[in-house]
Amino acid sequence: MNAKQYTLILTTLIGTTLCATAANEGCEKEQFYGKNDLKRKALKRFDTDGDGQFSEAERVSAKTAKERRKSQIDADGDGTISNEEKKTVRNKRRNTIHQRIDSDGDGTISKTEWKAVRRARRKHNAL
Ligand SMILES: [Ca+2]
Ligand SMILES: [Ca+2]
Repeated sequence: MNAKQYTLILTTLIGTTLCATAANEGCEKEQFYGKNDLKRKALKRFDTDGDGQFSEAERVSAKTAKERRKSQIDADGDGTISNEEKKTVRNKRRNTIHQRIDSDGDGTISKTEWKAVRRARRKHNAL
């Protein structure tokens, strides 16, 4: 398996694994792709009064969180997110997922660990 295939598989598993983990904590079944999904996720996080829309205060809160996240990614502080900074974030996220899947922490993902991911994915899809 080359690095590109590996990254593709991990990326595909991101949503499933994270939500499968969260499913045990009451997470609803979610899809993790698409612009509408991003809006729905933002609403879920920032719609504090639960009316399904952004109030001005909720909009400010969301914008503040977005700016804070952007400043965390902008390592050199130049106000823009370079491809290198995006790559750093992707690699960090990929490493986090790898560590979650690598349950015995030996640095590799065994067949047993892949099977656990597939089981969690099936369980999640059955919700
Ligand atoms: Ca930058
Ligand atoms: Ca392992």
